Amino acid sequence: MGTAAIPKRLVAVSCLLFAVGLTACNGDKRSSSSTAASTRHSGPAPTQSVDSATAGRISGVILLSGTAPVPTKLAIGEPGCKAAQSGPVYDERVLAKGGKLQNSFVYIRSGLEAYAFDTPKSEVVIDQKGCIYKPRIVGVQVDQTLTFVNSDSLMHNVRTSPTQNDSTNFAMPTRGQRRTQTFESPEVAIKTGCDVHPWMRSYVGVVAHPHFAVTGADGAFAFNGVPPGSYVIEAWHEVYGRQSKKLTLKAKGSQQIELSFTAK
Ligand SMILES: [Cu+2]
Repeated sequence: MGTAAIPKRLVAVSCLLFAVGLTACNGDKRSSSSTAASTRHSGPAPTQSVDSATAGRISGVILLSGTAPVPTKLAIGEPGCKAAQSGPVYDERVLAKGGKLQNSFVYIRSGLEAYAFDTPKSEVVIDQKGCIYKPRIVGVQVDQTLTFVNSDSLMHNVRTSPTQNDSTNFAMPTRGQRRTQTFESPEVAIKTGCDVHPWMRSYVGVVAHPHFAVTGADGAFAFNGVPPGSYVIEAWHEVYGRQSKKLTLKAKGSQQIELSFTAK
C-alpha cells in the first residue's frame, strides 16, 4: 500500500505536524520520577482544614505606575484567523487603565502549606478563537482540569513550557476539538503557545489551593475564607515579573494590600 491510499488532507496535516515539531505528544501522561513530582510531594502531607468560624479575607489591587504602553495592533495575515475575528486584534501583553493592571495573576504564595484543599470538579477553559487564546491568563488548582478548545477551522498546536510540571505539545487540527490537561505541581506561571501562530500566547498559574485570581480592568482581587496566619501574597505579570508582600491575618480579620509594578 503506497501513499496514494492516504487521503490528501491527512498527508497535509501530517506534514504540518512535522513542520511544527510535534515529536513528543505527552498528553496527560506523568512521569513519577520527574522534578515536578518530587517538588510537590516533598515534606509532610497537608492535613489541616480551614475553620470557617475563624477565616478572614485578603483583598487588594494591583497597580502599574508610570506610563503604560499603548497596545499595538497585531498584524494577523492568515485569512483563517481573520475569519473568526470581529475587528482588529491588539497585543494584550500589557492592559492597564488608570493605574490599574489587568491580567495579573495574584495568589497566596506561602502560608497555606499545612492545609489540604479539595480539587475543584469544575474545569477551566482556554478557547482558541480567531487565533487568539481566550482568556490569555488563567489559574487552576493542582490536578484541576484545564481544557483547551479549538473554535477555529484550522490547526493549532498547544505547547506548554513548564519548569515544575511535565511539558506537553499536542495538535488540535479540527474545529470543536477539546483536549484536557492537568498539572501536578504548583507553578506560576506556565507559558503556553502555538508554533503555527507565534503571536498566540497564554499563561497558566497553577496553585495548590483556591486562593488565586486574575485581575480584571479594575486590578482588584479578593480571597475569602482564608484561615488566620502569616502569608506572602504575590502578584505575577508576564511583562513586569513579580511583586510580593507579607501580611498577617487575624482570626475573622480583613486585610487590604496594594502591589505595584512600574512600567518600563
Ligand atoms: Cu495556532
